[in-house]
Amino acid sequence: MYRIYDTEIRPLLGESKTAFARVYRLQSLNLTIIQYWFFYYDNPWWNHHEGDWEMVQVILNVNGDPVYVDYAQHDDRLPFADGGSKRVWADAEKVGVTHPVVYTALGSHASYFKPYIYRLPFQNLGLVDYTIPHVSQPITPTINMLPVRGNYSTCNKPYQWPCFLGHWGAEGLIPLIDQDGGPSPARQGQKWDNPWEWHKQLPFDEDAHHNRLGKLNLAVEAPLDLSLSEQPSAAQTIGIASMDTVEITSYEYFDNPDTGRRTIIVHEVYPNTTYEAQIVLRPDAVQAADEAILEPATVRLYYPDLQASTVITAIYSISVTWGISTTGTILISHDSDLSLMMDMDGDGATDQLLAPTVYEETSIDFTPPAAITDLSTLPSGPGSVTLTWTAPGDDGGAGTATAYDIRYFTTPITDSNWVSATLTVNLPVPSIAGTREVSTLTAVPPGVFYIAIRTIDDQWQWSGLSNVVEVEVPYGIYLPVTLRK
Ligand SMILES: [Ca+2]
Ligand SMILES: [Ca+2]
Ligand SMILES: [Ca+2]
Ligand SMILES: [Ca+2]
Repeated sequence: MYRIYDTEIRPLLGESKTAFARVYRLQSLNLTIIQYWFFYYDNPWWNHHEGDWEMVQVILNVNGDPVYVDYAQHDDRLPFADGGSKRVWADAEKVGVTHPVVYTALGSHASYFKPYIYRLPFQNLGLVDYTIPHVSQPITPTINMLPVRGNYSTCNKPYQWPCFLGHWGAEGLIPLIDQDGGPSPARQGQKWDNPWEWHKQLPFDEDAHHNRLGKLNLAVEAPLDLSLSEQPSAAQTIGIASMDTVEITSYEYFDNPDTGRRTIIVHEVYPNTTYEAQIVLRPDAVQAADEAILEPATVRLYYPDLQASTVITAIYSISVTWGISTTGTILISHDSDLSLMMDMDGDGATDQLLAPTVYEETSIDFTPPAAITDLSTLPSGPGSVTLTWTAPGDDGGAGTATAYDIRYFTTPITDSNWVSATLTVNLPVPSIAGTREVSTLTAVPPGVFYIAIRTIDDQWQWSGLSNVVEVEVPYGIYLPVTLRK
């Protein structure tokens, strides 16, 4: 019923999406925490259940300025429900200056800071969350403030619905697959009872999610600063230098005041690219450190070597006296040995070569399945469409892929409208590459549709879009369509 209300009736009434805001004051630290609770009528993830409450919170300091933003997620630690990640406010993507952007995972509705495929514990069961780049206007929900009456931790009258003891949806029917409708906001433990403690135990987002798969992650914990440029042009620099001419796409630079760590993340690494990392004494540390660092400094690098299908973890422990003109340089590429070239006196000539103290290579499959090029239809009856195509593989046209994603839409499907197309269910399991696949979509409403497929491998990499076929589904027996979003 809620789905009908949300998708059909609410727009007729001119109502927008609503989030419920709860203000929690932590008098002892002069902090104000604003929680935004989002209700989704369905959670069609591996733990399918109705009634899904999700949350993000913003933490304001004594002056009312936002300092942190925390997003609830599952994460690598148990229990799932208390997971999430946090960013300092400055590091969160925003619309304008006051609206942090939430990328909502398909199915689970976990909230993320970046569009990405997030692999979760027990990943061999296929547990991933994926969030997609903006393809349309983001939704800015209308805020419905919960009246401030204490902190609701005791669920006193008269405003009791956040404390409802029952489930926000039906009881699950299939053990382990279907679950009971989600619990009320005030029944979600620490998130509600002690938002500051929940915040404190969350990992920073740059550590939680961005040191694996195809991302380059370079971090330093010392009064040292980092920059990264694409070679051969040294003008393209992230970090301490001007960012005006950066050509490295999709990067972030974190200067975390809590941990004293600086991190550069390149979200999209391309093969055959050479990066040059430069490590220099942090300008504001020059006086504090008396122009020298005597303590060991740690530099950490995760580098996806796409040519070798490996991810390299390199950790450098540096014990040198670091003068104001000292630089350390790492050339990061498939051909590099990743040694740290120390120029102690700034004359441009390397004086010491430091090998990583920890060096590990892990094999990773970076090859997505090939795009299907021969999708076609076979004669179909009312309410159904029979499709046939040649199975691609896990790696291009070799091996066996993991899953198909078949969608239909009322206009020709393209890369940019793919996410808006209707997902289908009861998808066939891919056969070995080269096999003729035949699959019938049932419960397709009558009308003209465009259908396309993308194939997914065991690293949850998507193939390109298949060719797009047009079908006309005749009127006849009308079966209800199953939507999965
Ligand atoms: Ca959920
Ligand atoms: Ca030198
Ligand atoms: Ca693959
Ligand atoms: Ca594979």
